[in-house]
Amino acid sequence: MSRNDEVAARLEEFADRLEATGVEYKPTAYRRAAENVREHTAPVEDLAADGEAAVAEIDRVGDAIAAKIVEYVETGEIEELESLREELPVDIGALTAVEGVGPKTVGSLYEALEITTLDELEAAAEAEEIQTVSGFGAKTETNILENIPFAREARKRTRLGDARPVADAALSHLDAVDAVASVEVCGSIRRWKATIGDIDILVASEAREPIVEAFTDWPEADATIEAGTGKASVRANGTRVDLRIVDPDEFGAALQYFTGSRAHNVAVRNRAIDRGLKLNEYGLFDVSEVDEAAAEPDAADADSRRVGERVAGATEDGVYEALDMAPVPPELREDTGEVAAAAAGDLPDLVEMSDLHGDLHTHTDWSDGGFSIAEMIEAAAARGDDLYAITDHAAGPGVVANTGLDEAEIADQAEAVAAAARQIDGAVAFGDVQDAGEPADAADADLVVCHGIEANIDAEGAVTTDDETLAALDVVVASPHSALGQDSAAATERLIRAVEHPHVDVLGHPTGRLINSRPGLDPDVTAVVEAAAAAGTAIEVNANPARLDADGDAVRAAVDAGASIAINTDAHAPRELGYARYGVHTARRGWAEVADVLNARSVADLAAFLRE
Ligand code: DGT
Ligand code: CA
Ligand code: CA
Ligand code: ZN
Repeated sequence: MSRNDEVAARLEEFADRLEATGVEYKPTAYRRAAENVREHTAPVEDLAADGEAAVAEIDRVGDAIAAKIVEYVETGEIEELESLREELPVDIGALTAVEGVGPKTVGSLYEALEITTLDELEAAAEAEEIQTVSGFGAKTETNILENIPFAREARKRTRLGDARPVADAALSHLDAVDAVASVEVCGSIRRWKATIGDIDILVASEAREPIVEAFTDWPEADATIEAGTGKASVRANGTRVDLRIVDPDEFGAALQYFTGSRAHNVAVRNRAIDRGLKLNEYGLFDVSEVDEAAAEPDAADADSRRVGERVAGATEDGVYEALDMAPVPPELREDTGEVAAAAAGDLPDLVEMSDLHGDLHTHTDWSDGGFSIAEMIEAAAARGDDLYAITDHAAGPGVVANTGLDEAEIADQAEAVAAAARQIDGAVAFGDVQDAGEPADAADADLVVCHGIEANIDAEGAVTTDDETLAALDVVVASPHSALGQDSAAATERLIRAVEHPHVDVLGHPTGRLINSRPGLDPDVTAVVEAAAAAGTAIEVNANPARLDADGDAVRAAVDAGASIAINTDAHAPRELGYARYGVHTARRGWAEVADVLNARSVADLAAFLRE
């Protein structure tokens, strides 16, 4: 969160609390100020350093609010907000998240029933106490009760793997609507963030009503949250889906704006300003001929924001090109150097789904998978994989008793995998072509089947399967499954020791995190990836959407260190081979190119890596 966002959130809370205590007009002023602080291109802490007058230069920020902003930047608090919090000690963010509950309602319910939290609100509604408060009826009470579970849910972020299929379904539903000229996802889902606040969809069309109607009639929509002229929101599978409709000639500018991130947009807008241009969701405008007063934006009035001569906006690429930049892939739009890289023509040539040759980490019913060796290999062949590894769990710390393989079972499985590969048309066992010598022999087959193991890294970093057994395998993935709460220093040492193990090819799901439920290890990522680069061990991007581990930031560190990335599904069923796309987009968030990704290089290269 930028400092501007932080300050804006405080001002919004200020507005809500004023409104809750019955103050009029002032809340609106605070909300307007908040909006402009959020939009402002200069960091608010820089302005604050120059004093209140500099802060008051922000649109709609008067002297009184400017003083509070400076106070916040300097002390981390706003005294008046603290006393409002004491006066009304309620969790206003949680309560107003309930549809139909605004700040005024929060104020009334506190005064009458001392409700301060979502749980208390729920208990009071269940006890039918709310309908006894003046101004509230039984119907309001029922509505509140019904909306609480969603408010609770919505305060959590949805995992990418849960949201993306919903977004895809919405896209294809809208794509089939006659009046729709183009439709795209935007927001965090287009950037393939690991978690999603809400799903944003943008439609280009001359029409409005038929599209809103088609959207609210979408069979997967469980409820309509709101439906206006140019926009609508529904709830689907527990996630909010926001639709915006714009004219086709403004689609590119809107797509750029609503894809975000906010930080990226600020950086791009600053570049526009440097060139005497103005960028907003309606287009890129040359304002050099427009006088200052007329150019003053009013956030609420779209026409006043279409000012000057429009130089781009129909296509997103056109917007970037008019700013002398290469179009920036959505995954990179986090203001982490992509704007400078795009301006210098230095953007990475990101790895794509079609570059992937196959998977180095999958499971069968020999451990905790649900399908046989043959079924998994056939599924890989059907997907068009060139190389596929079966790596069931070895017995060890953190692996459910009786699901992991001991050394004898691993040797048996090697035979079983080779036998299954020989049975499948176009497939060969890696061991069968390896003895023939040249990596090219492996490249000639349709599908090369490898046999490996997912070994366990114990708390100290030892790999808990015999060296002799590991040495005989085609591929060794080693992963942490136990002691995931250990401190950062211990985790760093542990993972470095594991990547330096001579038989380990891939460090599997390096942190062991489970998104929204388990934070996992917190190692010094740079130290681990540097050790991996030196040892020639690849860092896995585990594509299971509950994991996405390594994450984009760790991939970026690995790429910078010169370590290889392996994008693996960790599939326990054929269907889960489809997780690969989440891994590819996560690797893209880490700026990974084909050369960085072990299983995107040629099959001959991959075979050579495994032989070493
Ligand atoms: P999320 O939904 O929390 O995962 O994150 P986003 O990035 O999808 O954010 P969201 O849904 O609030 O808005 C979608 C995009 O629209 C956001 O990435 C940038 C743009 N946007 C929305 N509101 C504002 C705003 O007030 N200022 C700026 N600069 N951009 C905004
Ligand atoms: Ca969003
Ligand atoms: Ca949104
Ligand atoms: Zn694992």
